[in-house]
Formats: sequence, C-alpha cells, structure tokens
Amino acid sequence: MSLAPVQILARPEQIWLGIGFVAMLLGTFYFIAKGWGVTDPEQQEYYILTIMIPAIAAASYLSMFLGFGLTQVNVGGVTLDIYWARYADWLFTTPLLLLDLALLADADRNTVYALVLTDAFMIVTGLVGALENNVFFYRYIWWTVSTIAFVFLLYMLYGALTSKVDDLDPDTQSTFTTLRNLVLVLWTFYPIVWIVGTEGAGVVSLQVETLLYMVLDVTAKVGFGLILLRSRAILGESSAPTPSAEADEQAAD
Ligand code: RET
Repeated sequence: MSLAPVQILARPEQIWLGIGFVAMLLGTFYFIAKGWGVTDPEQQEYYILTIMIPAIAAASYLSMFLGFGLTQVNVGGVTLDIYWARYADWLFTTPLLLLDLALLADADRNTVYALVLTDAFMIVTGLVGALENNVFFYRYIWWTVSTIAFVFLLYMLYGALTSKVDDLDPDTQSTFTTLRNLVLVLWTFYPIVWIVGTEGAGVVSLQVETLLYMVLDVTAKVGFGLILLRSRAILGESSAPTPSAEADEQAAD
C-alpha cells in the first residue's frame, strides 16, 4: 500500500473535484455561521434546507475526489469513466432546492409532490443513461426520457408555482422570480453538458466536463443560497430594515 501524493492526484480532473469540495465546504460553513442564533422557525426552515444542500455536495465531491464515486462503464467497445456520485448528490440536493422555492411560493402539498417526484425521476433516468452498457445509442434514449421530465419540471415551476406567488408580498415575489430564473438558466446547462460530455457524444473531455459541472454546481447551490439567505424575504423585518421600519425609527428620534 502506498500513499504517494502522485497517486492521490493521478486523474487530471481531480483538481476541479478538489476545488468543488472546498467551495461546497466553505458555502456550508458560511450558511451555518449566518444561521447561527436564528430563532424564528420559518427562517430556520430555509436555513436547514440551504445548509444541507452544499453539505451533501461537499460529501459527494470528496467521494469523487478520492475515487470512490467513480466507476467504469464498457459500452460499444469504449470504456467510460462515470462519476456516479454526482447523481447521488443531485438526487437529494435538487429536491431541496425545489423545496426552498416551494416554501417561498407557499406551494400546496400536491405541487411539492409533483415537483420533487418529477425531479427524482429526471435524475434517476439520467443515472440509468450514464450507466447504460449494452448499446451506446440507448444512452441517448435515457437522456431523452430525463429531458422530457426536466421540461415538465420547468413547466410546473413557471405554471403552478409561479401562479401562487402573485398573492405574496413584493420582497418574496422578487426573490422567487430571481431564483426561479436562475434555476431555469443554470439547470438547462446540465443536459447540454451531459450530451456533449463523456456520457454522450464525447465532444468535451472529462476534464472540461468536470470543470463545467463544478462551476454549475457551486453556482446552483452556493450562489442560490447566498441570494436566498440575503434576501429581505428571508431576513424579515427584524434584521433587514424596511422603509417603514426606518421611518418608525426616525419618528422615534
Ligand atoms: C441529467 C441527465 C440528462 C438529462 C437531464 C439531466 C438534468 C440534470 C439536472 C441537474 C441539476 C443539478 C443541480 C445540482 C446542484 O446544484 C441528469 C444531466 C435533464 C437538471 C442543480
């Protein structure tokens, strides 16, 4: 058994996995520090979800960095390196991101079920596509199934969820709209990276693909959390001075 450093960094894409791990860890600790001492149960709910998202991703990135989250798939005469651990991460974290949005939108239970289950279906069929080892073309069939689920998901985000938001206060509405649009733009890159990356056509190398997923994951999790937890919708009137609170203070002086 040898623990030579050269073996630890034997795969070129490991650099991006290592950076991803550190970024997720920093995000987790920042959100924990920010939520320390928050006593309002409604605010705590956002913190619980938003802290767990980068925490799960940090564990997934560590497992990929250390090689546990990696498997090889032999299909159509080629051997593919597949990081299955990202799907384990996404299976848990994408529903948590959607729950954050659903909480903001004050969604009913059926909408939450439909969103979360469609999302899980999308990730699991994507994983099946990544692991498919009989016929290379079948991998594209699974990609298509997963992408159809993704389109349904966006339809629900822009339909059922958005219609609920009209009744809410302007701060919550604007935070919801920003985060929903962020989800639309960032999440759309995932099926594209998959199809051009090593899981699909292989136009993009594993190294570049790992970098792209890392940038997307950090933005979709830590960036999302930063916007959410800094928004007036979450901080509430107690911590973020609203114009009326400021006016009250001035009146008191
Ligand atoms: C897969 C497989 C191919 C088809 C589609 C996919 C969608 C993945 C998405 C992932 C989102 C991940 C996020 C991670 C966390 O930050 C599974 C690549 C549609 C939308 C937001």
